[in-house]
Amino acid sequence: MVPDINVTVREAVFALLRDFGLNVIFGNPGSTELPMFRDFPVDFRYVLGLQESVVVAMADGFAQSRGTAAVVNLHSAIGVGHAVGSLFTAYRNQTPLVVVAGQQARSLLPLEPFLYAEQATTLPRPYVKWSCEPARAQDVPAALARAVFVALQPPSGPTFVSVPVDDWDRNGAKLPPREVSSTMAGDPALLARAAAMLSAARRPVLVVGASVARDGAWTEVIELAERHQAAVWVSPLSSRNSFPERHPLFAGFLPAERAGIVSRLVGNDLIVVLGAPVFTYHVEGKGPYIPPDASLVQLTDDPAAAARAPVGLSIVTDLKLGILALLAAAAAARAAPAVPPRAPMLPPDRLTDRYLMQQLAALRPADSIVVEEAPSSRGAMHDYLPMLEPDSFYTCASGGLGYGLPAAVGVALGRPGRRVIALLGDGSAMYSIQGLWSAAELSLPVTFVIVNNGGYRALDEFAPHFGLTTLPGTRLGHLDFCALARAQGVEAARVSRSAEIDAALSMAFGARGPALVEVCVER
Ligand SMILES: Cc1ncc(C[n+]2csc(CCOP(=O)(O)OP(=O)(O)O)c2C)c(N)n1
Repeated sequence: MVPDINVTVREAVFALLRDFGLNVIFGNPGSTELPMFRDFPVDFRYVLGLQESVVVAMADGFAQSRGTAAVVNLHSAIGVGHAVGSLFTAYRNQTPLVVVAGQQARSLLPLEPFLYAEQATTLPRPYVKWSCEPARAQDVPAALARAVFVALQPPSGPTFVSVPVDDWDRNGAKLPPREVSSTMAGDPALLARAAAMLSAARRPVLVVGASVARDGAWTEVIELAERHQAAVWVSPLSSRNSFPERHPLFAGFLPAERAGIVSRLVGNDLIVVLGAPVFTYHVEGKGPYIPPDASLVQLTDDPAAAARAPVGLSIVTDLKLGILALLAAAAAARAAPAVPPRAPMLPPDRLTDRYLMQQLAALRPADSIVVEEAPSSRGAMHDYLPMLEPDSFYTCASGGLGYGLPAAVGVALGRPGRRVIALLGDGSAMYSIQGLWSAAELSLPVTFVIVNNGGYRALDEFAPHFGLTTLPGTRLGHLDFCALARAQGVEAARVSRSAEIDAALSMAFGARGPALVEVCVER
């Protein structure tokens, strides 16, 4: 094919993004990016975020909810700097993001001009999988195509291309559309060995992680669990939901701590970890990694997670293909006894996060999606707000706060017609509060629920682990979330009594656009 050289770099880039189906650009622009927007194509959409950590987290939620990559546009140096926290989260979430950052004009670079990004390609590392500032303007389209393919390759994650401002109007060449498949099928012999171990196990157990959701293996995991009558645990701090949380075989959520994991898995002779690290820890631990009499098999799409696992047989594979291989060798499924419904909690005198979660479970639209960042309320959520449908739960895999609020906006944009519930701590919400503006601007059906406990309660609860009885700087007084919401165009209500919750949630769920409910819970 003869390359079409009568196009600019900009035209070639938009043509290839169009070929990839990537016509939504999340960004916050500056002077070093402006020529990218000359004759901005009518079939493209620019989604503005009012700070770069918001921009990247919105793109992350959008990409994850659609199961595709997303494009991000950042201002040179400072914009990238603001974005690095969210890039860290996208990297840990394994979200394919293609970041296009501005750079000063090539002729100015030796003079270190205003806004110049020194060592532009190392600034976002190590939280991008690949970064590049092409040597010539005409290499920009090919660099972007490579950035898309690398971002999508498992383990997927962010990539980065720095583009000097004068490149956009230079001659480029349209690239021919290409397809690259990077799906990894595990070694058939090893998968057959794993399947034989499962069939021979007396009491196998499954531990499911985010890659099960990412690879779309929800029904296959249910089938595998039922065929082996295996209990199913969620891997520590999993960022996605991978198994129905009221299924008779659902066992619960593993803690991010060694002895706690072992105590929950004791009595099982085979542990099959699906799409998760072995394991994600938050605190130091001692003793064995798994119960002494147990064996472990891990299926993962992340070669690094396979290499660093301290025990067991690790097989690198796409999760759906790997689980299908395990299923091929398994006996027919048996029905498991139904779980009796939990007795409802009566409204407490002083409003608790547990009661809030129960009422959310009762009142939420059945197909709504939860994005959670409410650290000390996560246990209450696990107990009272079960995720029952695939792809209905997102949180950050990194532990970095500021993700949940803008990610919920991105999820709502990625899944039109679905109600999104952003379940946020008061502290967490403040890292990226200006994401509310984007929700209002885009009229998205997001219900922001702020669990206002007046402080950083998770840190207060964590303090005794290090022998601390008091902590400075964990109280958050005088925050008015309703005022913060209204100032950005989001309607809002505050509740502080159990009797008020249902009406406030119903108002928010019924709103056409975004609404915020500030729930003042006992401190
Ligand atoms: C960016 C970032 N800064 C600091 C922390 C440490 N941190 C972990 S939990 C927490 C408190 C969060 O407060 P809030 O959202 O109100 O939830 P709560 O703990 O009260 O449930 C903090 C500050 C973090 N995880 N990420």
